[in-house]
Amino acid sequence: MKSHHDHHQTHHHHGPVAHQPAPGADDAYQRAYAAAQPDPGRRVIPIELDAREIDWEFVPGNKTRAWGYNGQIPGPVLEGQIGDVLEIRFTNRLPQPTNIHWHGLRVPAAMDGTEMVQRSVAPGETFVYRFRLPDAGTFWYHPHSNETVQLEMGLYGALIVRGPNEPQLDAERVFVLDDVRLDKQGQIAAFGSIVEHHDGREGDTRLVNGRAEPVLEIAAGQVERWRFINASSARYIRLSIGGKPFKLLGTDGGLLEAPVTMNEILVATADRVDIAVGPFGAGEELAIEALQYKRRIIRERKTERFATLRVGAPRPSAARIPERLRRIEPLAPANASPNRTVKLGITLSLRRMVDFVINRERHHQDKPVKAGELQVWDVVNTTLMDHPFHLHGFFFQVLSVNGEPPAWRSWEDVVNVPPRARVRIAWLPDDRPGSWMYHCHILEHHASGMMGHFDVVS
Ligand SMILES: [Cu+2]
Repeated sequence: MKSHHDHHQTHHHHGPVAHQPAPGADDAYQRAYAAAQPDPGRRVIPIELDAREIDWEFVPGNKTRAWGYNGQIPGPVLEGQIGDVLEIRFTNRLPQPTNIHWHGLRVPAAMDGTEMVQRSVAPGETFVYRFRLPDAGTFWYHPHSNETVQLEMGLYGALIVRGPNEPQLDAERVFVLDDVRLDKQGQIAAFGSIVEHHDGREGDTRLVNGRAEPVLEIAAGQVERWRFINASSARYIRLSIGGKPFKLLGTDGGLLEAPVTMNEILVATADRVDIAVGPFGAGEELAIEALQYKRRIIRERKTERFATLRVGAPRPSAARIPERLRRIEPLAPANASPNRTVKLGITLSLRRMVDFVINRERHHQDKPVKAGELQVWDVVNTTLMDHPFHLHGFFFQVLSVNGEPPAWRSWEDVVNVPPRARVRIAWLPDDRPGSWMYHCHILEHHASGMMGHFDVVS
């Protein structure tokens, strides 16, 4: 552990400097590092991670030059329990600077992995992220530097945290969904068309855990826990499991209060869902697909398949899904008055026809937030297309969408904001001072400027 720390220090001030650290970031980093201690009975989990160029077969038999964590797409599933500490020694072997954002995790600002809180990790450098896991749920990790390219090239992975009272199902699987745009040679297509700038980049090769449209198998009679992560740049996935009912157990910030039965669910870009599927009958074959969802872009998609599920011979089930999963205290009533409005918009641009903005400003500088003061924000979409709003480092509850309360209470870090909609959210900043941000998680919109910066102050 100590050697990792020293290693970080020896490298921190050397090598090509892409971004200077924000003032005080080094002190904040040292404090966050030292403060990351496991709970009694829990442990420090050391993880070696690198990012490098690889030849990856998204499509069997076709090698694509891509980027991966530890030589694979997605990167390894990182796992821990509440109260564990992850100590990730990350080495950048890419030809460009990068960093790692721990999407959804309530870490100190200095460990958030953005260019606001750290200088990006230069090629050849090593940087150590160290933080405690405070919440159970389905999270993920990805770069927060040149994201439109780095995520499309394959840099992303799942991070699963378990709590003491998890439902016991027959099996658990993690599915990281993505799409990649390949050219005629089977290589990742050139970036930066005007359509891509507007719609966000969508690809025609749909991936489940880095493979195009795989065939999956499940035994008849089994009820499994499936965690889905939408790691695509821009695609909205209206998820269907062969049209069969499934139970929603959890979302971004962990379990719901009670399972909800449904036939489909919208998984916006960067969103996660945790569902119980099955039991199915032997011999059935189901399409795991994204039903058509019009998010009001130039190139809409039809219903498209991500994978095929084949049901094999039966096996006895021991799955038990409790009627109550946990209690979620409401943060505020649905009609609470907002103390801030965040307007997602577009402005005309000489360069790109339109820019994507917050409160009419690219990379909006927003007012600070005081720790302990309840935040009720109206996130207003002034455009005619959907935007997935993501808040870093804190969970929120959705109070209402166009004045209507949601069907269930949950903790989220991503919420879809439909065209012309007003989504009211509530969140309580705990005392993790520093530089934070929110943004549209369509990566091209984020890059264009649809993001806001704010400080949490003690
Ligand atoms: Cu957007």
